[in-house]
Amino acid sequence: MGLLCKIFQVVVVATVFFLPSFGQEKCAGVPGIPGTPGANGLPGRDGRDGMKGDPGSPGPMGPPNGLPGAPGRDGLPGPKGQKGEPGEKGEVGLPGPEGLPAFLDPEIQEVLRRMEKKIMRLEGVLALKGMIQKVEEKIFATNANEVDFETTVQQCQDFGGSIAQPMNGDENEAVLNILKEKNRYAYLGFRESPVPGEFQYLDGTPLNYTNWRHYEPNGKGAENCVEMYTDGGWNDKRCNQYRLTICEF
Ligand code: MAN
Ligand code: CA
Repeated sequence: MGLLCKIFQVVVVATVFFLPSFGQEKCAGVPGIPGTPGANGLPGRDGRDGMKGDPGSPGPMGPPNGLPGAPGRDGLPGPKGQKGEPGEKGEVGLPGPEGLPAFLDPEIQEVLRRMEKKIMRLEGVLALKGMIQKVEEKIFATNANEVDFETTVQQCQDFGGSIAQPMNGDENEAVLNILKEKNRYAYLGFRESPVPGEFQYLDGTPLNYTNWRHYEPNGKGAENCVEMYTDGGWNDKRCNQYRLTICEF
């Protein structure tokens, strides 16, 4: 039995015997003295990593005598420059492989045959519609314009042909067909030569076919151009009249 408890017994006995008036009361007991605090426990485990902090403020500028930094990266490409001067002409290349002459080459011959057929069909359509007059290898046509002689010559040239110049009866009739259809006169591709009353082709060669009307040419140097009437006959005429443009191709 502990000392404290013995003291407690003595106190209880004395109270029962010497304080009988208090003998009937209960003993509440004296509160115990708190024990000494236990020893500290072991340190806890490390916690998890915290969130990444904000970037710190830039550090102070280095001393002025610091080394220069590495060169920066190349910039974006600049705008396109102007076209340079053309270079010198290169040397002539080597000749290509030897081919057949065109007239022996079956492929070329086939292409030519097809082209010829196509052109013939087109000519047929144009003739059928009365748009051209074809005589052998010559085609006569009009754009229905009525202009003076020099303009007729120029217009026909501009279209890749020349002013109508009938060289024989068939060609004269072909030109006549156009005149009759339009009911107009037309200049022909002739000019008076330096000899009045003598006419020639535009290249200066003398006419080898003519179809003058009776009493024509009668201008004697005053009528330097030639027109065709709607009967196919020719008349020498001044060059400034408005006549139907007829070209040959
Ligand atoms: C006009 C002109 C002449 C032409 C005669 C024919 O005078 O057209 O060129 O010879 O008519 O009568
Ligand atoms: Ca005349």
